Amino acid sequence: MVKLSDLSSEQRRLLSEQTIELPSWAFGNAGTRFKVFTTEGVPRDPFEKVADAAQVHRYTGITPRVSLHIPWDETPDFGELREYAKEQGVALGTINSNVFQDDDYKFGSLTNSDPKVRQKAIDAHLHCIDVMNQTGSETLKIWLGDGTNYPGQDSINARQDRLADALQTIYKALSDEQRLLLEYKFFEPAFYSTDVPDWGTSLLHVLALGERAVVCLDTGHHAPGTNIEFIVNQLLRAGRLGAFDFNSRFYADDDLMVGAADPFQLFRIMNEIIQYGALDKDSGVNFMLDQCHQLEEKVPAEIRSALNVQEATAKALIIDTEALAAAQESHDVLAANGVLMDAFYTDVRPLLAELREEQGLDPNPVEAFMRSGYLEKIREERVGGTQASWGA
Ligand code: PSV
Ligand code: MN
Repeated sequence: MVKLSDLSSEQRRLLSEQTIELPSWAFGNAGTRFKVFTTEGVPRDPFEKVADAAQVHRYTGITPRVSLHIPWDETPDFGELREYAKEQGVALGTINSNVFQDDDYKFGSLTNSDPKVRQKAIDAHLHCIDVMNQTGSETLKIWLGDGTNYPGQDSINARQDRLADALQTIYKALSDEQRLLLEYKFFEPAFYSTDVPDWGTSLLHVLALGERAVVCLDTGHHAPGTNIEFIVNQLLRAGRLGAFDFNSRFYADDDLMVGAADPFQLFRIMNEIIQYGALDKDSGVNFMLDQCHQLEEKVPAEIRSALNVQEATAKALIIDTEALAAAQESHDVLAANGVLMDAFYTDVRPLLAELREEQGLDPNPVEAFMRSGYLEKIREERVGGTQASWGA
């Protein structure tokens, strides 16, 4: 068993300074195209989402920011929301643009052949930048549902040209302190070609934009079997890994709790991050969750997810790097792999419980939250109105 006192001061610092950003939409109802089940007490507006996110931070101590999705989190006065978040002990983080739900975007948004629709999608991003100026957010995250369903439906090349032009316009509207994060996804909603399907396409676009443009890696956005930690390394080497959207998947973009489907993959990703020195809070890599909770209670599910990332981080931090280097040097394949597996199989939960107690937190955040009465309170208070939902 590893104890807190076994960690070096550097390992301890990295662990205590780690933060994870929460998605506002994780607190709303979610489902599939078959059915969205409702849950009692679900937030009806961005203020209630922020209140729920603040609960996650209260019990984990590692989730101090909430990411907003526009227009899902549209509100008349973002200054007021910013103040409210501060009172709740959290800050507003990344602003996500949404140009995938209006009827106008049926044939694409930034890549649409109709200049009026393209302009509408650009304006939606300019509005997001305006929101960022009010919320104090530093990052604009763009994910596009753009693509085609049938070969010949549109010119792949023309769509790339339109995309590059539109991204330039958006990038230029950002201030020197703000950055653009371009997310990729291999398919869905488009089935034949997607305009930003992979890290290569995203990287080429951000390289063309400039230094403040970076790539967002959503762990659910790759074909099964993809070696995601290899991509992590490539993006780090290029200096363009801007953020993660963490979640886990069994099939496609399942958006399940990170670390639930494949904790070993999460450990391998965190290992690449740590080996590269990118866990440091100044590394420019933002660790975010992008999840939807269909069946499970949302606040404790976000707590569990944050803890899963923290556990994978702690396991990766305790890898015996000297033994690993020696085994690698001598081409001892079994020993090298053994060093990694030893760390992966180590139970770091007692160590993290110790860390929490030292920070004045309950050692078991999920249980402490469930005991707090918060769920009962919101179920009683949040009656009437329209519950927030993915797609609302
Ligand atoms: C798209 O599937 C995505 O991963 C993007 O990050 C969106 O903003 C988010 O999901 C919406 O749930
Ligand atoms: Mn995502």
